[in-house]
Amino acid sequence: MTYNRPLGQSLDGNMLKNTNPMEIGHFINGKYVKGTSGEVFENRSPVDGSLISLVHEARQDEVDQAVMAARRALKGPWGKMSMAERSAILYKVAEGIEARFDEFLRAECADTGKPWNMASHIDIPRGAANFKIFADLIKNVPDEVFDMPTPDGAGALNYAARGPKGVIAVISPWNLPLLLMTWKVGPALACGNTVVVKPSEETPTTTALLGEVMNAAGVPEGVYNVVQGFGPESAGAYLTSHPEVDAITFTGETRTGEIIMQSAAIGLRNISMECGGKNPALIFADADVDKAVAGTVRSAFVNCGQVCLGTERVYVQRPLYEEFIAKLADQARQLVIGPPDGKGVSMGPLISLEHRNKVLSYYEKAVAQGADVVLGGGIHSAVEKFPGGAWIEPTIWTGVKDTDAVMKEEIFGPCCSVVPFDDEDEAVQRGNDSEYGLCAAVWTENLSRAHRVAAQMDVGLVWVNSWFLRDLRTAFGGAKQSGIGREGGVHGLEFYTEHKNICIKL
Ligand code: NAD
Ligand code: 6OD
Repeated sequence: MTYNRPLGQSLDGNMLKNTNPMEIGHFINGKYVKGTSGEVFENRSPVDGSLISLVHEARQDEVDQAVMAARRALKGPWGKMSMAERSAILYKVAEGIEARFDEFLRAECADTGKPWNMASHIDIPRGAANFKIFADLIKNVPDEVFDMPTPDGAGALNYAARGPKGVIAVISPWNLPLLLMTWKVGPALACGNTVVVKPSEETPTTTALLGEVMNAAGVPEGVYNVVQGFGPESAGAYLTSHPEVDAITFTGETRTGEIIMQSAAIGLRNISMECGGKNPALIFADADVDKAVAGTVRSAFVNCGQVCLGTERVYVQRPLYEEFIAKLADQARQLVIGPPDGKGVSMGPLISLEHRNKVLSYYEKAVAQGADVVLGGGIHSAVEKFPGGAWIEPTIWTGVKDTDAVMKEEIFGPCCSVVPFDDEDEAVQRGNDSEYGLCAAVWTENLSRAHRVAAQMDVGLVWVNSWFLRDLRTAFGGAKQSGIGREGGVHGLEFYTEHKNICIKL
């Protein structure tokens, strides 16, 4: 297998063709279709810029068709199924992903350039797990019942009845494409909704491939639909402003979230927003330094730093500061940078040349604002073997000020600034000094400190002596400009269901 080959299996009779380059269409009402405009855009490899696929761009027509197919499906067999039947079908979807693991793996690695090792341990298994967890959960959630007194003494019983919210628009990003898209599609379908997904223009393939898996699992037509395209004046904007969409769930940049909220305001549609981060790690002098270093190498550099939960600000208590920096730089130097199928590769390229230029502009700003470069700072030499690829060096800075751009703005690249602090209050205050509030990592062997500090962080998620350790039953989401609402476990039910109170006078 090589990272840049199209899907290895013939997919006759549809728009996910095994041609080179692949041709990827929309998935509407159970079928792959071309766009009526005939317009296609190029999906290029982050590794070497080679053409992976030609993708049909959705216009208003295809978005209308997808949304109306999703609306009809609400009243069709899907709407009439019992929870147990729906749950059994979602299990088959998960098994379908597992059965075609290699195809999903190749497609995801080709679109993103990420190492096979990462995608095969995280992205693809989570794609399947996201269906299983919600298929199980939906059958086991207790809901509220209130027995109330009435003046005549007979009483009344209140209970919650939950139904689907309707047609859900899912707008997803490119960094963990299958994982983050199914993280929303799983609960949406488990709750009986239908969906129209708009994957990132950078990563169309696994979302498209999932259409075949849905059909094979017996998901009725119109329940899962995909429109391909861009955001503004394209599929994303048409979908989020469509009046027949009942709710919008979005993962992506905060600024995009603001635009989508304006569309959602028309018709008072519900929203769920998982947005950007500028996450701190607080490393106390009583931490296990080797574990803290290994954890920070992971949180700063995995997926080439393109994880919303990634650590870009590292605060280290002064007695540990010099040792920590030396060890962090030493481990970061050992990252093996190369294409997805390269031997021992632990870091790939950034998603695109455009994104690489953005990250490089921060590398330049850091130096211009007086940072000391401990490691990296430029384009990685892999570019010599793979010209046209979005290669970049893992980078560590010291000597930055809290007001510098690299300490304030989300970079979304493989880089972090390491700064010293003196005491706990200072660490908490500086860790919270951000317009974002997605997550924090706290490294300490002192249990009381762990609880004390975790309680004071203005974020949606705190990891103590770990990072990105996920139990899918827990609430996931951010504070401040990192998002609105929580998904995961029972927490997404408020978003994905309409809660009806039924009061029976006895
Ligand atoms: P992005 O906001 O550029 O794009 C996300 C999606 O929104 C894409 O599908 C894009 O086409 C679409 N879009 C863009 N403009 C739109 C518009 N006007 N209307 C409708 N849709 C539109 O984000 P990205 O670059 O794909 O992803 C990186 C960002 O996502 C980072 O900021 C990262 O922190 C964030 N992110 C957050 C989480 C989380 O869980 N909080 C997870 C992953 C990524
Ligand atoms: O693990 C998850 O459920 C999740 N939403 C992860 C987000 C990662 C951001 O890049």
